[in-house]
Amino acid sequence: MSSEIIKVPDIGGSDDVEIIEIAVSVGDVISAEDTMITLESDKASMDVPAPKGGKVVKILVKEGDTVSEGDDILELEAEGEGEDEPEASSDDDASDDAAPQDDAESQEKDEPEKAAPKKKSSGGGKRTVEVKVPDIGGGDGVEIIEVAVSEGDEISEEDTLITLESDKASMDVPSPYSGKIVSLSIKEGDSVSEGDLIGTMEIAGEGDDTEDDAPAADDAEAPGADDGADTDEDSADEEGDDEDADDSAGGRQEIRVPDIGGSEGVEIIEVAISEGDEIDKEDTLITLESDKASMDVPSPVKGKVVELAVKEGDSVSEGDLIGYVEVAGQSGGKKKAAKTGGDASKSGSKAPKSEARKDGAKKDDAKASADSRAQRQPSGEPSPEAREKHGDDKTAGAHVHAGPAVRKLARELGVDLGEVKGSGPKGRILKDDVDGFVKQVMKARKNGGASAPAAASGGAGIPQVPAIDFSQFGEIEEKPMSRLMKAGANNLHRSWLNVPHVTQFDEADITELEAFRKSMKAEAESQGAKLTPLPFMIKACAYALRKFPQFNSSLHPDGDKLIVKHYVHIGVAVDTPDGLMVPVIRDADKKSLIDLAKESVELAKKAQNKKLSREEMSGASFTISSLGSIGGTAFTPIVNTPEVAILGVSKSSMKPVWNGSEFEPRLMLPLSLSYDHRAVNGADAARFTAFLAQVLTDIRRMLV
Ligand code: CAO
Repeated sequence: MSSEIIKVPDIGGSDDVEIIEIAVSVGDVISAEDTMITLESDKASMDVPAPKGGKVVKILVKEGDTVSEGDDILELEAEGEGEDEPEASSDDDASDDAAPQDDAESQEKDEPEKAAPKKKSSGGGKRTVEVKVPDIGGGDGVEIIEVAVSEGDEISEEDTLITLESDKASMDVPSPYSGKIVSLSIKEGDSVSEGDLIGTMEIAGEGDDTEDDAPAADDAEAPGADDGADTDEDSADEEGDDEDADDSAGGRQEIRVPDIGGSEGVEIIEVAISEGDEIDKEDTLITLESDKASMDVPSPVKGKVVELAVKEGDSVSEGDLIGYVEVAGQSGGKKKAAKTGGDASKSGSKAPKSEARKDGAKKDDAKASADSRAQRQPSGEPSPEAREKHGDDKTAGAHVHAGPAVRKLARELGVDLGEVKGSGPKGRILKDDVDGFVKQVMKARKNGGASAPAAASGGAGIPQVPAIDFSQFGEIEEKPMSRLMKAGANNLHRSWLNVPHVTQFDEADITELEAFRKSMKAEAESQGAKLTPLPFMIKACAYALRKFPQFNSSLHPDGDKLIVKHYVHIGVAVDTPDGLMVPVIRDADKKSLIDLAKESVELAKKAQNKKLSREEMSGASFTISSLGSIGGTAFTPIVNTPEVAILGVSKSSMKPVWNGSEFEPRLMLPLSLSYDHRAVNGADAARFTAFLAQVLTDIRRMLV
């Protein structure tokens, strides 16, 4: 055994790609194809597999580092070189390090369809090279949703040439060269497979190296090419086994989580199948989402789901049982655990990688991991698609078209692409659209702030009220809203949007109350209080709130409990020239009528004179809004969230009321109780309002 430094292989010519995960530790014994590190650029993410097995002696990088082709990754004490991975080592041995791309000969032989060129020694002339579709994870006939270049364009290596999109993922195909686009052989809407000609490029400085260059042009290889090991017998055998599992083995087959790029404990965000479902090969079984990516796990077989071993929210790792599928196979006898990733490669639905792997890896393993990597690739934001596919309301009806770079940006900004309108061809979402969306949300949020609340605009999918130039209809004048009005409008708007409002109407016969009030008016005045109907309302409400504590509560932010307050602090809406204010009468249930009358007048005055302290305006558990002195027969007040109810009081009026034998003139007071229907149901609201009316009809009830 000898130790050697394992280096970053050809990663499609990308430089300074970030290591987002280190999958091995010192002392680990790893096999060829085990993921060592995961890289992520704005175009793709990729696992870098070990070119051979052995023991990790030293790790030479850390998470967050950026690496380029040829950089050291780790020191590996190789186990039995040339025994375990003959196909890998035969080529690799020729070079000192493990970066297999250094072996031009083997590439030429094994990887005729490369998309990412080797680095060439610079020559003086120019040459025209063909650029072909790289390894796209085995996908066939994947649609080109965007052609990002035109003939004559001067582009740099890694610039996006085309963007492909399947039903499971999307990928940008980067240019393997810097140079000029001479011709394009594809157009938007075409379907392409690995090796298809994208076009030709004139590239500089390599014209003197015809022998090497020819393959390099063809070489244009991409990411994740797993073809270097095609000749490996073991691989062929194993792949054969997979085929058996998929196609000819009948009976009950285990379905297990495929290679998911070495990630452990990845959450299942959706189970797309149920027991009894008939599924086709490649149908999505589950959708996984980690903090790095999300992926649909397709079925490797066609058959009937007979047992499910997972549920939404479970965390799974490679090899975990998903369930069992009854497969109507030819042989009926062979039962093999079907690794979902095996077939995924044939689906054409994978997101290809943009890294080049010329490592001559075992085909089956490479394929499996390539598949899973391919699925991981879409920058963690394919879930809108997945969700849309499975009926998520956010994106229902709108297929999301966006490239990986856009998806990555969206993920970083926390943008649900399902909410973004694409301005690109065929509604494709561009970076500018994501930027614009964020700006719009921020603007709406700002407008929703205290500074400009009344802007009845946008955000959260609420259609905007069109801005109209009213001067076209006549003379106008703009009057700035006071800070108070804006703050009040903001609160009302927030409550209106958040609270499912219902208003319960009732009438209280206050004939006796009014007689009593009038009889007490002078006495109250002598004590410095103005006895209007309002203090009676406050007193009666405080009493009713003690009887119905549900109305003296707030909904817990988690939405699954009520916070019931053991204090009764009643807010009173006061109309002021600057806007609405709601001073709070604390412990209203413990105060006399006269005290309530005094305090409400005092607070109303303070409100009008802008003298209310913050404390005097906070802590209400219920609010009364009285328009009784103005008029109206009823109204629908807006709940002063986070309270759950508000009582609106309108103007009392004499009405003929049937007493059982005749109509009697009675003074009736209209009550309008608006409530948060999440916290209060209709029957309780009716009981509360009826009780309140009873108490106001006969205030002696409060003594009982
Ligand atoms: N029916 C008939 N008359 C009524 C009445 C009612 N429901 N409520 C009050 N009145 C009478 C009073 O008795 C008083 O008459 P008298 O002087 O003859 O006794 C007169 O109307 C004026 O009352 P008031 O306005 O001085 O006192 P109040 O206690 O009724 O109200 C206050 C105080 C601060 C609530 C009130 O001034 C106010 O600002 N109301 C507006 C609240 C508001 O804007 N709500 C809407 C918010 S949005 O939901």
